Amino acid sequence: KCTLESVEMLTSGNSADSSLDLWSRNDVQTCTSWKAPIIWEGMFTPSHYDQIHRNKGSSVALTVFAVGRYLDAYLETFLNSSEQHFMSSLPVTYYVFTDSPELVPNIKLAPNRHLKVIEVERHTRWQDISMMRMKAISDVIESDIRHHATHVFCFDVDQVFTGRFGPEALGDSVALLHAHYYHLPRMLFTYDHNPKSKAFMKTGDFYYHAAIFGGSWRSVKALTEACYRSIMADKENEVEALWHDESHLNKYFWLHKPSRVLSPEYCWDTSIGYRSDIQVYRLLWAPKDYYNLRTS
Ligand code: 2GW
Ligand code: MN
Repeated sequence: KCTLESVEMLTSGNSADSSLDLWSRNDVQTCTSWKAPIIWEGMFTPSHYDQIHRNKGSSVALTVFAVGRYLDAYLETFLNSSEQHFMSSLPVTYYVFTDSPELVPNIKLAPNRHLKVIEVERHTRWQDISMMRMKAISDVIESDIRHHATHVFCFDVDQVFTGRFGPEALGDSVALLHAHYYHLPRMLFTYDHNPKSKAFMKTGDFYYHAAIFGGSWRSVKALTEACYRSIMADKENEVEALWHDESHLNKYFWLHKPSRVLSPEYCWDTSIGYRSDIQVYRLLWAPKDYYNLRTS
C-alpha cells in the first residue's frame, strides 16, 4: 500500500508532496513500488503546487529540438501552446535547439519567460538527431541552465499543450508513462532485448516515454550524460538500441528510479480513443506526416 513518504520527501524533505492525495483515485496506480507518486488528475490541488514552488523559488528550463523540417512543422504551435499551459506560475526559459536559428518564430512571451536559441548540426540519420539530444542537453545544463534554473524539462517538439502542465510535475527525477503501454503487461514493453546493447534489459518497472523527462538540473545532467555514454558505447560496438534514446532512457530509469512519475494525462495520443482513466488532456501528440517528415 502506498504511503505519502515518497522517495522525494525522504531525500529532499519536499513539502510539495504533503498536498498529494494518493487515495483520491482508485481506478489507477498512484504510487510506484519504491513509493514515488504517479501524478493523476484529482490527486492534487493545483494552486498548492503553484504556491509551494513560488515560495521555494523554483524556475524551469524547457529544452526542445526543432531540426530540419520539424521546425516549420511543429515549433510555433508547441511554443504558443506552452505559453498558455506550461508552468504558468513560474519563470521559464526555453532552450530551442535548431540547425536554422534564423527560422525560429518570434513568439510573444509572458513576463518572466525567455527564449534562447542554440545552433546544432543536422545529423543525416534521424535516429542520430534524436539520440544526440542527450549530449546537447547535458552540455547546455553545464554551461548555462545550472546557473539559471532549478529544474529542467526535456520535450519532443511534435506535441501540443492543451491543459495545465504545472509545478505538480516538478520533482528531483521525473519520468512519463507511455500512453500506449501504461495498461499493458510488462512482457509487451518494447525494451531493448539485444544483450549487445547497453540499453539491454529483460524486465522493468514501466515503459517510459522519452517525449518528456525532467528533474533537478543535477539529475537531468546525470541522466543525459549516462544515456549519451551508453549511446556512444553502442556506436563503438556497432549496435543501436531498438528505440534509440528511449531504450537508453528506460534502462537508466530502471537503474535509477524516478522520484516522480507522470500519468499519460501528461502526454496523450487521442488516436488511442476514449479511456475513462484519462480525465484531462494536458499535452497531446501532434499528428505526424511521416512521409513528408522522414524522407528527403
Ligand atoms: C525524427 C524522426 C524522423 C525524422 C525526423 C526526426 C526529427 C526529430 C527531425 O527531423 N528533427 C527533429 O528536431 N527531431 C527531434 O527529435 C524533435 O524534437 C522530435 O520531437 C524528436 C524525436 O523525434 P520524433 O518526435 O519524430 O520521434 P517519436 O515521436 O517517434 O519519438 C519517440 O522515439 C524517439 C526515438 O526513436 C525519441 O525517443 C522520442 O523522444 C520519443 O518520443
Ligand atoms: Mn515525438
